[in-house]
Amino acid sequence: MKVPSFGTSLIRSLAMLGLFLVVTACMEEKRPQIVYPETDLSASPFMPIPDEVVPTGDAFGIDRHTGIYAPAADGELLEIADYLADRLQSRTGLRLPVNGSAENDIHRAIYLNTDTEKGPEDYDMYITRDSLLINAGSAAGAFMAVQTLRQILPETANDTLAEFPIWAVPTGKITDAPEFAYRGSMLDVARHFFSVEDVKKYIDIMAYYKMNVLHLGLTNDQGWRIEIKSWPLLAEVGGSTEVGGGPGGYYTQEEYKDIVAYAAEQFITIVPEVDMPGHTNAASVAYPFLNGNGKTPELYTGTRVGFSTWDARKDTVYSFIDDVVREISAITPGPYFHVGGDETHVTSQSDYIYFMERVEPIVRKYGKQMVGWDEMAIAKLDSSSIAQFWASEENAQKAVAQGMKVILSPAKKAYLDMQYDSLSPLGLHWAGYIPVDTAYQWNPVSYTAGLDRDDILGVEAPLWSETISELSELEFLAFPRLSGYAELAWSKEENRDWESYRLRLAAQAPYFRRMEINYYKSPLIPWPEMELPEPAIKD
Ligand code: TNX
Repeated sequence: MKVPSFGTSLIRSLAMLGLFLVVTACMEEKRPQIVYPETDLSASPFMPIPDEVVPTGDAFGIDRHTGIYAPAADGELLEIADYLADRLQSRTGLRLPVNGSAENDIHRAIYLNTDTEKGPEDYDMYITRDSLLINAGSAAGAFMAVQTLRQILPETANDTLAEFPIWAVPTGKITDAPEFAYRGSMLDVARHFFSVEDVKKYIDIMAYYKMNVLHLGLTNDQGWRIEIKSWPLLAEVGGSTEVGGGPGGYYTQEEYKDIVAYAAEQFITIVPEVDMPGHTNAASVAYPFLNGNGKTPELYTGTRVGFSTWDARKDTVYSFIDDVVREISAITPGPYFHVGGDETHVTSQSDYIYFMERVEPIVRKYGKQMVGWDEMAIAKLDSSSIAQFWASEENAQKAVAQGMKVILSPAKKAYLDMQYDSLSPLGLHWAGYIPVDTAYQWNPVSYTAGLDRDDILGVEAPLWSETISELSELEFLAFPRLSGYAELAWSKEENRDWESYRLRLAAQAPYFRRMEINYYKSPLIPWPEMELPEPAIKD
C-alpha cells in the first residue's frame, strides 16, 4: 500500500479546488440534487488495469455545466486540458470550457495538476460528485490519466436525470503507475509500406492503451522507407517496391518529422530502425559499393531473410552509415537509434562483431543509445546499448552481463505477425500460433532466465509485414492482442488475471467500433452483440 504524499503542488491544487467549490457552492442551493443510479468504478473497462481502484458508488456528471481546469502557468497541462476537451467533445458532442469563468455556469470541475513527488507517468484520480481531480507526476502522467478517464466515461448519456444529457462517471479513487518505462510496438513499414495516415491511426490507439514507444522498421531487403538527403537513391530506388512487387514508397524527412511530432503530442517516442549489416538488399541496389562483392543486386520482392550484407571491412561503408545515422538522429528527438543486427547469415561472425563495435560509437556520437536485436550482444558494447530479445535467451544474458538493458519481444509470445491459429488467414507461424490467451498469459519479469526485474527496460510487440499490405490487415493482426501487451507492460503482475482481462477486452468492442478497427473476433472473448455498422462518433 502506498502512503499518499501531499507535496506542495498538491496542497496548492487542493486549495484552488476548495476555492472553486466554495464559489460554486454559493450557487449550489438553487440547483436540484441529481440522484444517480448506483455505480461501480471497479467494473469499468480499464485497459490496462490500474494499480488500485476504490469505488464509492456515486457519480460525477459530465454535462453542459462541467469545466476543465489546469494551472494557468503550466503550458503542458493546458495542452492536455485542451486534448481532453477534444476527446470529450468527439464522444459527447459537448465542448467543455478550459479554465472557464462565471459566465460558463460551471457546477463541476475536472482539475489537472502535477505533483512532482510522483514518478513522471504516475497519477491519482479522485472522483467525487462535484470534482474529478487528477494529480500526476508530470504532463505525461496527466496524459495517462486522461486515457483512464476516456475509458471510464459511460458509452451513453443518461437523459432522464435532467432536461439535458449527463454522462455519469463512476466515483472513487484510482491510484496508478506503470510497471515498465518502455511500452512499445513495432511496425515493419519496409516489407510493405504503410502511409503516414495509417501510422497515425496506430499511434492514436497505442496512446489509448498507455503505450509510449513506436519502433519503426524503416529499412529491409525489400525496401528503404526514409529519405536520406546525402544518399538520395536509397529512398528513390530502394523504396520503389515492396513484398509482392507493389509500388512501395517512403517517408520524406518532412513526413517522418510529422509522424514524430504527432507521436510526441501523445507522449509516444519514435524509435527509428535502420537494419544492418544484413537485411540491406534495398540499400545495396541503390548503392552497390555497400555490399562489397562487386555485384549490383536486383530489387527483391520475396520474403526470404538472411541473404544480404554490407561489407564490414570497408571504411566507406562506415562513412555512409555515419551520414544515415546523422540525418535520422537530427530529426529524431527520442533517445534511441535501432541498428537491427538480426539474421546476418552471410556475414562472418568476426565481421559482424567488428561491424557492431564500429557502428556503436557512431550512434553515440549523434547522441543516441544504440538498440539492436539480441544477436548484437555477442559484440562488446557500451552498457548504454539496449538488446531487444526476440529469439535467444543466451544473447539476452550476454547483454545483461555487459550491463545492458533488455527489451522483451519474445517471438513465441509477443510477435503480432504470428497467426492466431492454424486457420486464421494472415500472418506466419514459425514461432508458433499465438491466440489471445497465449499472448497475454506470461510474465515479462520471469520469462527469461538470468534476467532480473531491473535488467528489463520494457516490453515491445513487433508487427512484421510480410503477409499484410493494407491497414485493415495490419489491424486484424494487431487487435485485440495489442491491448494485452499494453497491460503486460503497464500493470503489476498481481493485478493481471486472464478472467478479468477477457471481460475487459470484450468491453473494448465499442471503442474498436468507434475507431473502425478491423479486429479479430477471437472465440476466447465474450464479445458483445453489436449492430450499428456506421459509427456516429469517433474517439
Ligand atoms: C524474424 S525478428 C525477423 C524478421 C521477420 C520476422 C517474421 C527479427 C529480428 N527478424 O526479419 O520479418 O521474423 O516473423
